[in-house]
Amino acid sequence: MRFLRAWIAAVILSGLGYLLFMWLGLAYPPLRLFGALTQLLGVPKLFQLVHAVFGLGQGGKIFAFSGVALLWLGGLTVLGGLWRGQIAGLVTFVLGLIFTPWYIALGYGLAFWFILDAVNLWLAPRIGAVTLRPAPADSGRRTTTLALAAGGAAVAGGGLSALFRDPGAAAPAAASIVPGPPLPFGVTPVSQWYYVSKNLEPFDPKVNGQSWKLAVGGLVRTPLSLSLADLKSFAPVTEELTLSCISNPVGGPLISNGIWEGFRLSELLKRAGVQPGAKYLLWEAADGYTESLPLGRALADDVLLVHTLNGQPLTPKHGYPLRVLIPGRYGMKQPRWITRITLAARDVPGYWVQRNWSKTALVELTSRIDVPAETSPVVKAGAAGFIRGIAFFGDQPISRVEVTTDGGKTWQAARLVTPRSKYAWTPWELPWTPSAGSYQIAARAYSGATVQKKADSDALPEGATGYHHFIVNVS
Ligand SMILES: Nc1nc2c(c(=O)[nH]1)N[C@H]1C(S)=C(S)[C@@H](COP(=O)(O)O)O[C@H]1N2
Ligand SMILES: [Mo]
Repeated sequence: MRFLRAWIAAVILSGLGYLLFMWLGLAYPPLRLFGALTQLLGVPKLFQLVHAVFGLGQGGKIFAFSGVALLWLGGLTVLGGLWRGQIAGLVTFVLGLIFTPWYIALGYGLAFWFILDAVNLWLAPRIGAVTLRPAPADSGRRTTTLALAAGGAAVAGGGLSALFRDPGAAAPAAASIVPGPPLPFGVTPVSQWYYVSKNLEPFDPKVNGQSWKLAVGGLVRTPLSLSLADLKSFAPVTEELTLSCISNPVGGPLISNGIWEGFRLSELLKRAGVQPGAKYLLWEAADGYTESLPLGRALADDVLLVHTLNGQPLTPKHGYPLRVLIPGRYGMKQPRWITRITLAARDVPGYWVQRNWSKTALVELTSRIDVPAETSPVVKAGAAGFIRGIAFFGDQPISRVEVTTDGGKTWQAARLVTPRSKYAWTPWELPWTPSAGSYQIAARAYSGATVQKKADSDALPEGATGYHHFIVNVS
C-alpha cells in the first residue's frame, strides 16, 4: 500500500509538472531525461537494434520515452515507498540536479515531499501516533477510490490543457481539412507527409501564432523581432521541394514532396545587416531544437523560410508557424517552429549533430521502387504493367534511372517524368509484362557522372546508400 500511495504521489507530481511545462514552458524532468537518453540512440549498434525492433521514424523514440516514464514513475514510487516525504524529496532534488536547473530540481524535491506526505496522510489508515484507532475496514476500497480519483484528475488535467491550447495553432489544422484544388502529380498530401521529431508528438510545440515572434540577433546591425504579419513584407516565393529524413533507409517511407510558400532567408538577413565577423547562422526552435549553417550557404538564394505547405498554413505537426528549407540537405538541417536566428562567429553543432549524425547532412543519391510494392511483391503473369518509383538527389538533377529484373545481370533505362522543380524528386517508370517466375528487381539512379552508390551503408551517420532491391513473385 505504501508503494501504491507513492505511485499516486508520483502521478500527481508528473501531472502537475506536465501542466506547468505546457502552460509556462518549465523544464519537465522526464523530457530532460529523455533528451539525455537519446544521446544513446546515436550509438550505431543501439540505433540499428532499436530500428530493427521498433521500426522507422518515431518507433524508437516511443520506446525510449516509455523507458524514461518507467524510470521516472518507478523511481519516484520506490523512493516514496521506502522513505518518508522529507527524504524522498531530498533524493529527488539531488537526482534532479543532474539533468534540470537547480530551481526546478528544488521545486520537484519540495513538491514531491509535500504531495507524498499529503497522500500518505489522506490515504494511510491512521494508526498510532495521531488517533490510535484501528484501520477502518474499508481502507482498501478507499485507497482504490482515491487512486481512481487521482487517475481521473490526471486525465481531466490533460483534457483541460488541450482546451487551453493556443487557438492560433488549432486554426491551421482545422483549415487544412477544407479541400483545396487537386495536387499535381507526385506531390504528397499533408495528411500523408512523413513525420519525424526529436519529441514525442504530444510534446511537440503548439505555437501561438498571435504572440509568436521570430528574433534575429547576434552579429547583425539591426536586431529584428518579426511577427507573422511582419513576414508579409518579404517577397513571396513558391517552391516544390522534396524533404527526406537522414535516418530513412534506401527504399524507406521517410521522404515526401510538397509545394511550399515563404520567402528568402537572404532577404531577411539583408534587412538585419550581417556584420563582418559572422561565419555561421544558428537556428533555435520552440522545442529547444537547434541547428547551424555556414553563412555562405545561408546567404544563397535557394534557402527559404516557409509558412505554407500545399496551399495551407503549416500544421502544428509540420512546423507552424515557420520552418526552414535548405535544398540538398536532409530534414535534420531544417528546423520547424523556428523562434530565433543568431549570427555568430563560431559554429554550435545542432541537436542531432551532437548525437553523432552528420554535420552537413548532404542528401545521398537514391532511388526507390514503389510499384510493385515491396510489402506485397506479387504480380499477375502476362499482365501489362510498370515498375515505378522515384529518384532523388537533393538539389542535383536526376539524369537517368536503370532497373534490373534479373538481380543485376542486365539493366534497362526507365522513362523519367521531368520534375517541375530541380529540388523535387523525379518519378520514373519502366513498362513490364513478366511471365511466371521469381524476379530480383532493383533500381539505381544517376546524376550526370555520379552513380548511386552500390554498397549498402546504414543511415547513421551520413544517410543510407545502396540499391533498393527485393524479390517479386509472378504467377
Ligand atoms: N524544431 C524541430 N525541427 C525539426 C525536427 C525536430 O525534432 N524539431 N526534426 C527534424 C528532422 S530529423 C526531420 S527529418 C524533419 C521532419 O519534418 P516533417 O516531420 O515535417 O516531415 O524536421 C526536422 N526539423
Ligand atoms: Mo530526420
